[in-house]
Amino acid sequence: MGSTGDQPIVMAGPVPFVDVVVDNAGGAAVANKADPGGVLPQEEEYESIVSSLPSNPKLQLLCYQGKWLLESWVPGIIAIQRPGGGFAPRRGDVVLASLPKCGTTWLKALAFATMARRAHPPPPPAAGDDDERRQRHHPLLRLNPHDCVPSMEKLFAAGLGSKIMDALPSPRLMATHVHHSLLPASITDNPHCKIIYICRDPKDMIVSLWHFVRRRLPEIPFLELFESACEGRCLSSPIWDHILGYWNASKTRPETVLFLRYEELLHDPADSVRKLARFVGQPFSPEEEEAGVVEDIVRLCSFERMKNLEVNRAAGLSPVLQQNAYTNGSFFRKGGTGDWANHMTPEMAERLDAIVEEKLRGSGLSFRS
Ligand code: PAP
Repeated sequence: MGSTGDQPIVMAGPVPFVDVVVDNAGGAAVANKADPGGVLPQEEEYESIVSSLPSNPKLQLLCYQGKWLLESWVPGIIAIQRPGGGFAPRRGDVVLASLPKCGTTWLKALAFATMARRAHPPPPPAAGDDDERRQRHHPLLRLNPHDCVPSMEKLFAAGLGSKIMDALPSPRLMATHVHHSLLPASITDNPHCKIIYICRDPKDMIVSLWHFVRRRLPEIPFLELFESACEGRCLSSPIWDHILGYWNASKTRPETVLFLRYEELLHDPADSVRKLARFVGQPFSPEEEEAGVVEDIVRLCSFERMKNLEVNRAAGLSPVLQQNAYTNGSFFRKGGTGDWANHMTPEMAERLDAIVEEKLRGSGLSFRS
């Protein structure tokens, strides 16, 4: 168990957070709303904060501090932002940050497998069914990656907040979809807290998001989501603000912010895993390289492997994801690049590219190939 501040900590994490959340008796999440273990805004206070905010009821979004966010996250974000209230940072914390649909699930799996590899060695290639059964002990073979690495705003909004975060052994691994400017300084200005950001071609992100949103809103036209993205008003928009916030932070504080791209991961996942391991201070040893541990991690977290696992094929929901309408399987669709061409005309693609290019001008970052 770790401790806060500069006191020494026993490095035993990360562990799947649902193993901490789920009680032994019935598998139910231990959320005590009366004592949430985080400072959630009181109902009246919350009402007064959100009642004046612009909203998009169809997409269930609120424009909080200039960013369009899922309304169900907002109480959690307010709790995390509270100085001394919501989130207590700890030396060694690693935060995975992303826009939705940019590789969060994959990054959660890769970071967890890499950082937990001593407690949970990634299984070598399966030799047969027996091996497959024996290998089930690895958390990523029995749990969806979202049940290994908590999404901070969801956890805090669910009232599980700091109670669960405090119970996790260090180094803790957590994730957020929140813009860099909305995170508390206790994370962004903390030399002991690292952030790993993943971005993706916004065109593919919008397509992926549309397929995801359609699970709840089957009738929503692609054009509607596309237009809201171009206007900077869809989920986690403006998306260029989101990307630029982390990009700029990675330039000014490269030792605490690592900037990755989904397309790079697809191109050379082993290289990205090595980069990630070095960044979190756990580089692969020559013995691990020799033993093929990097390749084992890449294989374990590959799209095909994850998508076809029983836990991700089942229609069921994890105890924590239950709050929303999505199943474990909804996080695995196609897993590639360029699907935008099946949904956008060349003119639409050029329009979005031009908007993003203009917003990123001068930053040194580009999505033009
Ligand atoms: P989230 O932000 O809601 O958690 P996120 O995981 O970022 O979602 O995005 C899902 C996308 O990542 C899907 O892309 P697609 O719709 O274009 O197919 C999903 O298929 C892809 N994805 C999930 N896991 C992997 C993986 N292991 N390798 C590659 N892509 C993946």
